[in-house]
Amino acid sequence: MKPIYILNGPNLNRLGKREPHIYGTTTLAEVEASCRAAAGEHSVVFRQTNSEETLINLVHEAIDEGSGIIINPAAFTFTSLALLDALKMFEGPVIEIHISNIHKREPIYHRSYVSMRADAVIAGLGVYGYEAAVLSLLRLLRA
Ligand code: CA2
Repeated sequence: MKPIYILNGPNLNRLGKREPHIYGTTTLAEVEASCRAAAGEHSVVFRQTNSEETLINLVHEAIDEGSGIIINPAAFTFTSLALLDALKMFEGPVIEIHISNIHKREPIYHRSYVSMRADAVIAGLGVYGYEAAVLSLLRLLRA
């Protein structure tokens, strides 16, 4: 089975080091470890980038090599039609994840372009949302 792609957008490399009251104290390396544990034998490609171009290129890589995508697009969620267009080219399941509940926040965080393509959206479960996303994606892949 092709790997699942877990893609993370801008600033998430700082996870666990800033705004712990919103995002918690777990680092992205620890999130990666919990995703790999949740995926078991299923292979995982886990990436973070601060660049919109690189994120789109990673979606293109997933189109060629991946079985499913979990994506926390961070600020590109609300701005990037190019990212939405790339995700629309992917034929497998896509889960959008946010650590915080974006709908509890200011109105600029309420309209997600990525949600127009995502098969499911997880928001507000903290970093546990990643594990939930992996288990849910594997279930969608088995269905
Ligand atoms: O809750 C999420 O996962 C977000 O996607 C995180 C994004 C934010 O722009 C979204 O609205 C919600 C990135 C937040 C800024 O980056 C930080 C990274 C680590 C720690 C604190 C902030």
